[in-house]
Amino acid sequence: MAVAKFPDFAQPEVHDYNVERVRADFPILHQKVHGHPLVYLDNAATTQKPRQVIDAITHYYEHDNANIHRGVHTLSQRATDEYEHARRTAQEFLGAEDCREIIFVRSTTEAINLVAQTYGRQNLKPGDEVLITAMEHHSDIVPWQMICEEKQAKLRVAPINEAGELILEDFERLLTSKTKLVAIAHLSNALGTVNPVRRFVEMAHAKNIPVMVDGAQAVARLPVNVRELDCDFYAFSGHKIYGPTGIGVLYGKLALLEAMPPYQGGGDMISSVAFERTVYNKVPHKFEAGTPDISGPIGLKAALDYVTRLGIENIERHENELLEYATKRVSALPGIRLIGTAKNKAGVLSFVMEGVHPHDIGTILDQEGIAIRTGHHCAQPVMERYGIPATARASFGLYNTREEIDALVSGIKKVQEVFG
Ligand code: C6P
Repeated sequence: MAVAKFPDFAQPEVHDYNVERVRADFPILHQKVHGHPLVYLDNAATTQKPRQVIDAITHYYEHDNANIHRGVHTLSQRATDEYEHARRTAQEFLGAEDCREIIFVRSTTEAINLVAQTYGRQNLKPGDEVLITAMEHHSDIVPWQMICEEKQAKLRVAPINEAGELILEDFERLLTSKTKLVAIAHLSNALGTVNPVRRFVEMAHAKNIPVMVDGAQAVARLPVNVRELDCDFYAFSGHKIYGPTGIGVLYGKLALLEAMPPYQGGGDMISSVAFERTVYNKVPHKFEAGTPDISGPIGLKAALDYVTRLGIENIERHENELLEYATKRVSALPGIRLIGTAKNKAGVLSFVMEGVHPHDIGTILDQEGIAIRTGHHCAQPVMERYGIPATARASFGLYNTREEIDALVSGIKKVQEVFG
């Protein structure tokens, strides 16, 4: 059998964090929008892709494309090897003990739905409770609402304070003998709050309650080690960590995954099928029915390698400096109110401006070449908590610069001029 070669797409060698060198890896950044250099500050929605990721996907389609786990021919072997290699990369990236604990899914959203529809359906009974928090994204609310409704269980919500931090005493009080699962965001997309997940896990585990962590915003910004966190499930999306859309990862502790029923039925998730009885495949294949996204994990692997080479601690430091600088400059402007002022924040600066709808801020900034997100950020309960319909949100990535924050501040001043 031919041994697959995994080409090294010239991953950056990083000693000092050099943002200009990093930016050179991202072709999309080098363009003008409405006559201005693009300032991309919408990284919480999705990140841009480095050349290394684009090349890995192109290489796969130009050389190795075939279906996986099915063929004896060379291309199928190569594609299978690359797909499974990506699983090991994701395992190492998350610090998981076993690569069978890594399930490839479409996204964070699909990972949460998978757990709700398998673990949730298997374990929830009428009167049981699922505990989430008031800062969750809709993806970490609606799947739990759906399964709670089906199983006549109750969704409980741990409140947050004015700064956007969870109130520990309330969280602990809501952990009862009825609670069957806790689901919390590691990093809030609307507020930027970083939750002390390890502490929440300890509190929940003291009552034998498993914890699912929504890591959509955290993986690209903070070092994550699922064994240190001791969480039971962890979910993230490739597109938020400089990888492709359409691919995500669900981490689950092996014993839990093995005890859970499959999510979807189809090819590859079985070991034998007869009309009388089907025997399911082992974990992780039990949860990967049908032909999966193959180029997705390959692109994701390149992205995780990229982030690892740069060093997640370096990225964290770089983004924290940007957030600190942006917070200082934006909050000094008149008529601005920051939404989310937690002590421990990362990556996200949400704000409102007196008398101006966030959509108008976003539209005027776009005319200056600056991309931010405006709206409820799929976190309507957060908006309700603060009594606002929407915010303007700048979110940072590993390629952003202080000069881009200066451009944002000039743009906001322009908005204020337009609205008098
Ligand atoms: N937040 C944002 O602009 P998907 O769409 O499945 O890749 O990720 C869903 C999701 C789940 N949890 C959190 C904390 C998130 O931030 C997101 C995605 C984007 O904030 C798009 S709404």
